[in-house]
Amino acid sequence: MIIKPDAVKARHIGEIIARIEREGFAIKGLRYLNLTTQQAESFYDIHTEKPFFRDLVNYMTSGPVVVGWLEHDGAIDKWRGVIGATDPKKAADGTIRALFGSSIENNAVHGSDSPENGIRETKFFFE
Ligand code: 3AN
Repeated sequence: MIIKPDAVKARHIGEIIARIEREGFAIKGLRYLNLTTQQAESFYDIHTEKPFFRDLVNYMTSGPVVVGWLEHDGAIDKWRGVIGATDPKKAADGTIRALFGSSIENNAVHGSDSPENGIRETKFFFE
């Protein structure tokens, strides 16, 4: 998972980490860092051709983020349920994006979308 720059700026790190623990995830790794342009481009390389790619990279490098390696049975589906839909306006009540996201781009948190991507993204940030 990633706590994105908008949520870090709005001082929601603590609330999001508390939610992660309340939901029963084990935190296997946690880092506070600034993504470089190259890291953001590589992390989101599946979106290279999308019209929003450049804005996404600019946004993800606009301030510090918190990246976390989370463990749970069925972690991908569990986390996607906790964060809600990509667009905070469509995210279910009580989900992290509904609570803390302000737009489809500034949507507070990231979640891996498959076990394969979960492994790839975890290796991206953790040894
Ligand atoms: P998710 O993060 O829910 O898996 P993806 O992987 O489809 O969503 O999109 C990655 C990120 O790209 C989103 N978290 C969001 O910040 C941004 N994004 C997705 N769709 C759009 C869009 N139509 N316009 C602007 N940004 C978008």
